[in-house]
Amino acid sequence: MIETVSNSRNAMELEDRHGAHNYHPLPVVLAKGDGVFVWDVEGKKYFDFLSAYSAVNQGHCHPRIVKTLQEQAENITLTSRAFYNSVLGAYEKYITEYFGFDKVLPMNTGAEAVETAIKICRKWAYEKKGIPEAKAKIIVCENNFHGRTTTIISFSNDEGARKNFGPYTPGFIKIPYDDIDALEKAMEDSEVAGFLVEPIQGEAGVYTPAEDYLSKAADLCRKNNVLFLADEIQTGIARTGSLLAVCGNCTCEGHCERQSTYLKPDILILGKALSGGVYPVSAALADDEIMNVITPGTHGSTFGGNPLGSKVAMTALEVVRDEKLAKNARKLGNIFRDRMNRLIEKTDLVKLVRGKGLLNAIVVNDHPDSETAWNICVALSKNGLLAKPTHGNIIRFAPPLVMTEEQLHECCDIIERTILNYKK
Ligand code: IF1
Repeated sequence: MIETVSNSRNAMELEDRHGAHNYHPLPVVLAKGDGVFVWDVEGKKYFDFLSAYSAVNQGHCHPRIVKTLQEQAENITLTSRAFYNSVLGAYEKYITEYFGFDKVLPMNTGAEAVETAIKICRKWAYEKKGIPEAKAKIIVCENNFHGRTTTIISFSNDEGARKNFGPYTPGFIKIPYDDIDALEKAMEDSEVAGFLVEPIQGEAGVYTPAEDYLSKAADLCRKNNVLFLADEIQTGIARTGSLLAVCGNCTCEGHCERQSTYLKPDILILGKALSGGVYPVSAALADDEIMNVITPGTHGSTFGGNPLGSKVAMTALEVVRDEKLAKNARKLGNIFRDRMNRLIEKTDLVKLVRGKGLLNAIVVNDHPDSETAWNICVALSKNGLLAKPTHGNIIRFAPPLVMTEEQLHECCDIIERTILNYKK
């Protein structure tokens, strides 16, 4: 029997009783989304300041993306790759020109795209770089977050994400984030095939590295014939104020190499807002000399490259460009951090704000094991704004990129009022 949820409590009880307990959500049950707003079952309206972890950069239920979904869904949704389909080739042309690569390998979730990039990197290492079979190593950073598959958590240092999921996949070297000397030292190992990195560490607490970290890392990769794998699943698609975080300070709305600051990765990994949060779509992009190690039967996925997700992704990317979301994220991000820095001067509850574009976080002045950040988020929800702590005492703030300046100030007013009135 299909249950209809009558109220929030009912919905939470159903999830608690029938669903695995792999999350600890805030006590809010969302039933509707439109742009920067979401509504709970009782009809309470909130500003969404998490954007489904940066998957709805284009705003909830963007009309153009939903229209594409509806139209394609009435034609054909899935063919498998046993056959060609009438959308995939056009999507592959579109996305490779949009980001400036020869080829794309279409997948569904972010973790799948990361796993795909790892497989491509390893295969390239054996067949092109000449590393002995099964000896390839990939350098990763401490406090990384790249997904939750067994291989990916094998190189995580988040005990909660990896404990009791062994045995772990070998072949990864962990170094401190934002430490060029450590990267240079790790690359002395001739069996290193790749460097997998988030341009900004999201889950770790929105850690933005030194201005020249990524460019120096890319130089080291080139010098040592090591592939630069950029995980832009959370930082990409205009979130940090440029199309990709590796675009540096470019505010173009699409791919360009005009900017000297553009660091072209060897493998670009995308997900989340690639579909505007309407359908799972992810991708690994690379040029031919790397991607052509993939031959029929060496990789695949039932839903990867399906016509529905492919059509949705093209519209989602059109929206990013047409609505100049990178420029808006850059502008509003500067206003947000300025407002938060002015708030910090009025309270000792918040230590600092950091981020880029509209991927930001505040650090709460309490122990990471304290409930303070969580309780502040509960108070924010009561005041009509949704956000959630990442680790311990850090609250991530990431609204949809379609927000207006006026709405942003309204949200900053809510955050300020909540923080200044917060009683531990
Ligand atoms: C959860 C975090 C964010 C990602 C990066 C790959 C993936 C993610 C940089 C995997 C996914 C999501 C996963 C979700 C919460 C959220 C998250 F808190 F887990 F770390 F955003 F910061 N690379 N991040 O951020 O993509 O397979 O999920 O599509 O697992 O709790 P996915």
